Amino acid sequence: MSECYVGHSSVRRAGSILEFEVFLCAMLCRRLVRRFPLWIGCLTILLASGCFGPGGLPIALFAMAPESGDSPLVVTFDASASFDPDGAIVRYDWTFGDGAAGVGPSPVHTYAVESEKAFTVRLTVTDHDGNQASSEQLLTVHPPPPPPNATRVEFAWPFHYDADGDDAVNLNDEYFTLENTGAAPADLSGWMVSNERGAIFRFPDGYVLAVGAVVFVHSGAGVNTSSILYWNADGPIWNDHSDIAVLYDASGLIIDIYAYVSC
Ligand SMILES: [Ca+2]
Ligand SMILES: [Ca+2]
Ligand SMILES: [Ca+2]
Repeated sequence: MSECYVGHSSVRRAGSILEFEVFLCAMLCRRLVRRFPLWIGCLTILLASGCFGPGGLPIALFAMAPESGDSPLVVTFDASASFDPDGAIVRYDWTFGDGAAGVGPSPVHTYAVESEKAFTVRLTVTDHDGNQASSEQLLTVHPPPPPPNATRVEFAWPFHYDADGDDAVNLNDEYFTLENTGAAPADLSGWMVSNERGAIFRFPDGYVLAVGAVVFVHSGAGVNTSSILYWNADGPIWNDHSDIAVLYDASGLIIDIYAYVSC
């Protein structure tokens, strides 16, 4: 009872800024308590801080749920813990940190982001005398998760760019692999793979790569199966020292890139 405490809030009395006023009251309190009986000190503190007068400052406190999550994130705010020691809070004002604002003790706000982002949420409460106090909290929003049926195909290991022996006479020991790491079968009709020199392999029409499946694409000739395809090239496709493989979908959009430099 020898100290006054006000959290990490800033306080503002109507018409004048009173930052740190309550902290000064606390220091005065400690000095008075040393000199006078306890009850005189406490009464002096309460009168000095305005707790019994029109200038009693409100306290801004709030909770938010959840405090983080994937976009779009719907967050419920709750300022019911805020209070005014000598009266009542009559207004709640919010800035959500993304340019939006709100009012009331329990607003709901939706955050939408493309990449992870932190927002500073600020609550300002106003009491019946016009005094204000504020507090802030950080909220983190993650990018949206991929849809459950998303298609994802990417280069996989091994990428056997150096065939055993002379690549020119062992074309089918030179190959790349693709894996369907998504959650849905991938129709690769019209998809393409190119090397750095611009040679292009086109996937056969109707070729579908199952979820979790891997396809090997050999540089030479052969009979295609569900997991082995042939480029039918006249010579080596993949440079043994370095190359860049690019995977395109049927619209020409780049889906994946695999670049390597041989040690
Ligand atoms: Ca008040
Ligand atoms: Ca090669
Ligand atoms: Ca070789």
